[in-house]
Amino acid sequence: MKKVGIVMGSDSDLPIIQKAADTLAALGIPFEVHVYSAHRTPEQAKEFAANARENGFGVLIAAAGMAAHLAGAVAANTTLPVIGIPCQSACLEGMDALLSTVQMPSGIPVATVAINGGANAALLAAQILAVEDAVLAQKLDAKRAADAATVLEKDKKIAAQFTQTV
Ligand code: RP5
Repeated sequence: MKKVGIVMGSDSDLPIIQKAADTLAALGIPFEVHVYSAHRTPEQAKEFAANARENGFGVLIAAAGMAAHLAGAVAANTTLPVIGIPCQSACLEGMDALLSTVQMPSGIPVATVAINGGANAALLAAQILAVEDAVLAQKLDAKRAADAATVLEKDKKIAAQFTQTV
């Protein structure tokens, strides 16, 4: 199976990346995690993206906060699909990173998930890999079914607690 490459702009983004890593691990998808910054280590970020396809990656995830250029910079150097995670920082609650990540000019796409959306980034990466992987697609179907069962269980409890007949 192709690997998922995860890049974060700083190790301070790790709590968000942890959710992505946990999700990929649960699905049995191989992945690597790196700290490369579009601003502080631009050459390393570029090299990772430019060599990703020949290094066995199928999808890349890039997480960054503040003036978040990492996902765009990664996408500029590969035609692999790139998923951007805008990370929340202290000042603007992640709106800065959201707009920086999602508003890519035409020609270089970044599929942007929600602010701090580590789990969804991993699930989207899995769904991309599952286009050509029936076993992975079945795992994703099973996860959806299990998640739905959890919600229905919560519904039962809440309905029992709050329903009133007059
Ligand atoms: C971004 O700046 C990083 O992705 C991080 O979200 C933010 C702050 O980085 P640190 O100052 O915590 O290293 O490049």
